[in-house]
Amino acid sequence: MNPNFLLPSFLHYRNGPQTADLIQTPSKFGLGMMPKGLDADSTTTLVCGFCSTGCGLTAHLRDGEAIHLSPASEYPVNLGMACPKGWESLAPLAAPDRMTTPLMRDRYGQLKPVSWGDAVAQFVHSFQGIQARCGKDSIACLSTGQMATEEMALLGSLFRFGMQGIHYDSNTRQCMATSHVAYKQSFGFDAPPYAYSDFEESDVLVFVGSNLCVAHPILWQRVLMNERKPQIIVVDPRKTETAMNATLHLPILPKSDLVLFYGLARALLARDAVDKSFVRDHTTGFDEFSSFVESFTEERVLQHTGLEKADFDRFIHALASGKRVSFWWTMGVNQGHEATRTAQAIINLALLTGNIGKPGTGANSITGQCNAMGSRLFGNATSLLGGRDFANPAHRADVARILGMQDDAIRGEKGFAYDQIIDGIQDGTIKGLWVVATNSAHSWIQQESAREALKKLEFLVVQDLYATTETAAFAHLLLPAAGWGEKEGTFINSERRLGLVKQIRRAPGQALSDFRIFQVIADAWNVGDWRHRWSSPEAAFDLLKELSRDLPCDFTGIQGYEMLDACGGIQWPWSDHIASPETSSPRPAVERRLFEDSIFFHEDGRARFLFDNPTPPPETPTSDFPFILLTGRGSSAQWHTLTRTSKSDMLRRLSPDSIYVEINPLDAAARGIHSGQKIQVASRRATITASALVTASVQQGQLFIPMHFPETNQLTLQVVDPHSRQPSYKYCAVQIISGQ
Ligand SMILES: Nc1nc2c(c(=O)[nH]1)N[C@H]1C(S)=C(S)[C@@H](COP(=O)(O)OP(=O)(O)OC[C@H]3O[C@@H](n4cnc5c(=O)[nH]c(N)nc54)[C@H](O)[C@@H]3O)O[C@H]1N2
Ligand SMILES: Nc1nc2c(c(=O)[nH]1)N[C@H]1C(S)=C(S)[C@@H](COP(=O)(O)OP(=O)(O)OC[C@H]3O[C@@H](n4cnc5c(=O)[nH]c(N)nc54)[C@H](O)[C@@H]3O)O[C@H]1N2
Ligand code: SF4
Ligand SMILES: [Mo]
Repeated sequence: MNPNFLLPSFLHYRNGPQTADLIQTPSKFGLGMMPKGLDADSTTTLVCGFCSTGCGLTAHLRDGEAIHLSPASEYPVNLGMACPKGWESLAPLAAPDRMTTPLMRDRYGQLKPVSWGDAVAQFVHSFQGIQARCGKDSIACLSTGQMATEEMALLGSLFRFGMQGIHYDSNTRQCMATSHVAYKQSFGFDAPPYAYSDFEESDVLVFVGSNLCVAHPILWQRVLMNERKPQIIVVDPRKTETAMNATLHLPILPKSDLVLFYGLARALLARDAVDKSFVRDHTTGFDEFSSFVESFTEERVLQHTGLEKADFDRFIHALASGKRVSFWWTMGVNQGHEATRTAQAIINLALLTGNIGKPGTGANSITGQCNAMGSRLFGNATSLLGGRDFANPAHRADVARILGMQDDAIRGEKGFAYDQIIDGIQDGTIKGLWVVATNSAHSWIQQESAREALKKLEFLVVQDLYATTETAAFAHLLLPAAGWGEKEGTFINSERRLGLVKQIRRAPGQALSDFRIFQVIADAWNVGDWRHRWSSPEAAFDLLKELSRDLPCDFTGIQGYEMLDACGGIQWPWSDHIASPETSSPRPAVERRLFEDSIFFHEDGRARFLFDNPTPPPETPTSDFPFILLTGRGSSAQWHTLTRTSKSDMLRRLSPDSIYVEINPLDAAARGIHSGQKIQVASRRATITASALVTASVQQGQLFIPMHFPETNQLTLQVVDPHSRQPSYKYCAVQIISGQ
């Protein structure tokens, strides 16, 4: 650790509110207030803060604070249902290890409480010092898909326009970058086209690399509400809970999806199962695509994917004969070395068969975190606010005008993606890092190099609810954040629905909402007058509306938070043209899908067929490392790095106690391994110990370890998709060293 970061105690920042203001009159800063317009003993509805399903939860208040949650029966997403995480959302807020003051590491490596004034002064002093010595681009920021959109947009604006950094990425890189790029290239905008009602209105549902039963249980409930007796086809190397409930499970070899989908396209062409007029009128690249897929013969598909011919035939038949076919994908697609083209291979199938823009159809990416969709649109990381391009001077001018900044405040260069930030720290280009609402020292791929990088930093700031996360252990400065339910703002769910999050609890101690922390830092940094337009989350929402104007995501018709509350959330687009009182529908229909007019967002209005030759993963099994390691979600009660879900007794009881590795019975028998036995699993990076779970849900030659334990990413290898730079978490070569 660099002792120079310690702040001379006389240094205080100039323009921000003084510490005393922040602490003694907390209501001025958004804390300690009663939820707006609510009685002390009443109920109110807000959107859940875990997954992207975006369920409505009813908070039951006593003396102005929530004491209990239940699923909101009127909310159009979940219709009165919630998974265990939703029910238990208050527990993480009440955890004993909540951070209640800023903490600074002293010269002996101990974290010591400091005032907000000192913390913010330290923040400014250290980052500005690094920039003065090493250049503007020697600092970086990693953020999240788990804050309100208003907060993300303010952070992105503060870091990129105020602090003048360009190396800013969000943890949606780990999760949704592939879908973002795939849609942008194929449709002209990052536009998941569906509404959840499509689960209910489909005849054939195809799930690719998605374990909906575990990761999105309430969406699975929506599938169960389908009364059309649908075929449910699951493409997943594992026989997951979702695959067990499917009418057809295709246990493909990991990362053979691209060959499978090109082979399917070829087979559909051969059967003339193509929607010719749709393809002719609304797409480009079809002829090239048709010739490209010629070489993906049935023989090649079966050999490459390991599928049975009968299963492949059933799949072809289902797609060729299905009237309403919908395709759904999640991390089994997004996290791969050729992920973007795989997502686009799915999109191509929907285009080819005309399964888009109609009930029960679509090429549909299911999102992960509660506000990954907000981050994709307004994170200001890869895309400029609203899904614009940083490189486009007209786009920059637009944003500068709306935000009241000088044109040149927005730099056009592309910054580093997450993996490049880690590499940049390793090679000394980046010396200061601000981590907001993500736990890099656990969730980032190939942990050893991520942790080495964190250790090398001159100055690491971590802004979180807890000082006990794996990443906090490396921090020089920790900023205590209010969590979901302790602040207000909006999230955007998987079906593009903006939903409201409300303050139903007081944050503990001196914890401040992320929005407030960014405001205070913006003042201390002296970013300029534009900051005053971000005076509250609702004022920020008005800016977001303006930023969305005339874009595909236009939601200028949403008057404000009250309207969102009254409507049970509103999907974008909802522009003030459609919503004007003169039209017959001033309030939006509850569920809407995109592309009903078959017009896409490219300038020519057409969707693109995009494709590439498949390539092998960089690290394939060898005789030394004969197994493929798959990773992913383990149970509905566990959330990511467990910082939140491990705080609930109930969720802990529903979760496995410690790390386990799923192994096929034949592989286990060959090594004399039985369930419960501790075994060592090694990759070329590390060796870990886990309990064996012998189960036929994994194929021979494959192992599965859930992502929720810090050991898992010690094994993985940092490989990224070239288009999206999303890491390939679900493939590396490992061996079993010994049974104990
Ligand atoms: N309980 C719970 N729910 C969650 C989360 C959580 O942590 N806990 N996280 C949320 C987030 S952020 C996300 S992104 C989503 C993730 O939701 P999902 O993507 O559904 O979950 P995963 O388990 O990561 O991966 C899905 C499946 O991909 C399969 N897979 C692996 N490799 C391949 C392959 O090469 N091809 C194919 N076709 N499939 C493959 C895996 O076997 C796995 O079953 O879940 C969200 N919901
Ligand atoms: N091996 C493997 N690794 C994976 C994956 C996988 O499938 N396999 N999946 C990847 C995916 S899809 C994802 S999304 C990532 C998730 O990775 P992370 O984002 O690192 O996981 P979380 O545990 O959700 O971390 C969020 C952190 O933010 C804090 N936090 C929560 N709410 C707030 C808030 O309002 N404000 C602030 N300031 N802090 C807050 C939490 O306490 C927690 O420390 O993991 C990725 N890693
Ligand atoms: S399904 Fe997702 S949004 Fe719904 S209650 Fe569970 S975690 Fe919350
Ligand atoms: Mo995710």
